[in-house]
Amino acid sequence: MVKRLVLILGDQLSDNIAALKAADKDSDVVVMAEVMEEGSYVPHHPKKIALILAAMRKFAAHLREDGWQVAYSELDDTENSQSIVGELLRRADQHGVAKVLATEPGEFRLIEALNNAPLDVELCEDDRFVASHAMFESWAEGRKALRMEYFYREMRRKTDLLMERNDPAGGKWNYDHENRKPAPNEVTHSGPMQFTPDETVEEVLDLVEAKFGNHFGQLRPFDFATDQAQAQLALAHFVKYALPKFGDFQDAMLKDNRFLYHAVVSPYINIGLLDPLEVCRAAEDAWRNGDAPINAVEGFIRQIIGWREYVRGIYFLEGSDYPQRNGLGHGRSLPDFYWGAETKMLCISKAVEQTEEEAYAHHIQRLMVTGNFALLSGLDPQQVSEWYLAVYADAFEWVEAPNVVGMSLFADGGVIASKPYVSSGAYINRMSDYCKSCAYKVSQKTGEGACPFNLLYWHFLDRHRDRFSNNARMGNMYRTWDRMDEGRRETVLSEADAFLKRMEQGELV
Ligand code: FAD
Ligand code: DLZ
Ligand code: SF4
Repeated sequence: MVKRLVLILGDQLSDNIAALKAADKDSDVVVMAEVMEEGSYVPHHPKKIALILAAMRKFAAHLREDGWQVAYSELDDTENSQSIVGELLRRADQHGVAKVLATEPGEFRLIEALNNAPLDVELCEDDRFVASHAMFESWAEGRKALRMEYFYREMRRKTDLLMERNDPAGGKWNYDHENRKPAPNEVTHSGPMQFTPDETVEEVLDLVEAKFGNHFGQLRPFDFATDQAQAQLALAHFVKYALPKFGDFQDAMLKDNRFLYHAVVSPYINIGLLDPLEVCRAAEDAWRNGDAPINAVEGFIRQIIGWREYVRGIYFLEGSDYPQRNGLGHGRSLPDFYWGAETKMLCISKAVEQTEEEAYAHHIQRLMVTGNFALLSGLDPQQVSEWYLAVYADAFEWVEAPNVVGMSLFADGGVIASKPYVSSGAYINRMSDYCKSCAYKVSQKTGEGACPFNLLYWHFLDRHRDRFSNNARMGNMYRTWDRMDEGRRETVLSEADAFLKRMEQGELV
């Protein structure tokens, strides 16, 4: 007799997922469901949907081999109700049970749906993270500012990663200042490991093409890993060939190289194919064996047990209104060039082009190109956030919203960032080779052909003077602005306004 249903979502594909650990193979039924509601609450990139559905199918097969009874709904099953709660209700009816074991989903939307379902749902905390909710809350309690760096040190101590007794390996907690080299002339790494689609993946690709072919993003060629064994190979490939230079060129961007020395493992970690701590230990071993330098390994590990854990902590600490915040009152509509329309700004067109083709852009492209532009030009944070949630294969709200609404757009009023991540074209020029081939001139501050980032940077500072001029870390910027003669300031502001107007009218900018 079946006792309970055990829900496994598309980003919970781990053998050690909490609901499975609490379940009983002999009497519980695992429920997995491909549903239109999850595929379309934002217009997800077709590659992201294919990754999730293919990985779900393979995980279900793996569970069955392991002796679990799995009730699996394929997207085009005629009986499929096309929502997670709908499928739980259908399975509950079929098996005559009302009890459901589930692992807490990574989005408030789905947590609410499960809590409101007419079923007896027990939510287990997702313990694939180093910091539990309670631990993050107690770290945050009483602090004036929740800065990642201090949280990260706690995580190092808790995991014992890169520790020598009570001290950080190499004597420093953070080697970031060594990790800001500009774009290299030559990249020795050929990019992430690619996997030829097998029969299961091919079937999913046809299905996704038929159902979601109208979404932004190129489905084929599809070369993501779709099971744990493949994801392990992708990780080993990164550690061997890219990790040694990951640190040096972490912030660099090249117009003809989409991945540089980045890992491209976030989609695998976030859906459960890779365990974040195992990923960190693989990197630490490379350092201990003398195969990768400390600046690379510390920088990489910090992204995972530092930033990744920290943003998740913030999402759950701040609560369900967090993704809706708009602290700077920005409301301009997302321009069509975020969805692939033409733009003369090469940095944007390159970042969007690779997003469309790969469902991937690296951190600095997301933060200092598309994010920076969105913040400078005052785009509506919720439209921007929806874009990020849709277009990246690694995007789930618990990690996307703090990075976009908080880190990138400062729409959370400074919970995450102590000052807005804004820059003129000079930063992009220093870290990339985009500007050399751009229709705009990065060295030009005003007039025909001036880089829009140069104009919008001052426009942003000027329109938010009340908010930021007393920020100690922004004083220099305001002093520079104030030193410009009035006529020049007026020209900058009116040219920025004219640019924004042309953009709003859909002209080619
Ligand atoms: P690498 O550069 O090789 O870094 C290694 C790993 O560190 C990543 O795989 C990831 O697991 C982790 N990591 C690094 N930075 C962060 C971060 N800020 N937050 C969380 N984890 C981090 N990451 C997501 O996983 N999903 C998102 O939806 C997402 N949206 C972002 C939106 C914006 C505006 C910005 C600025 C960053 C966003 N990030 C997001 C963080 C980061 O850009 C990606 O994790 C990273 O680009 C993934 O590629 P990678 O595996 O090659 O990372
Ligand atoms: C993102 C996604 C997609 C596209 N499709 C499914 C699906 O069909 N079935 C499923 O269980 N999960 C899917 N997911 C992942 C969920 O949206 C994710 O579990 C929630 O957003 C919570 O993080
Ligand atoms: Fe981007 Fe300006 Fe450089 Fe063009 S000149 S690539 S718009 S930063």
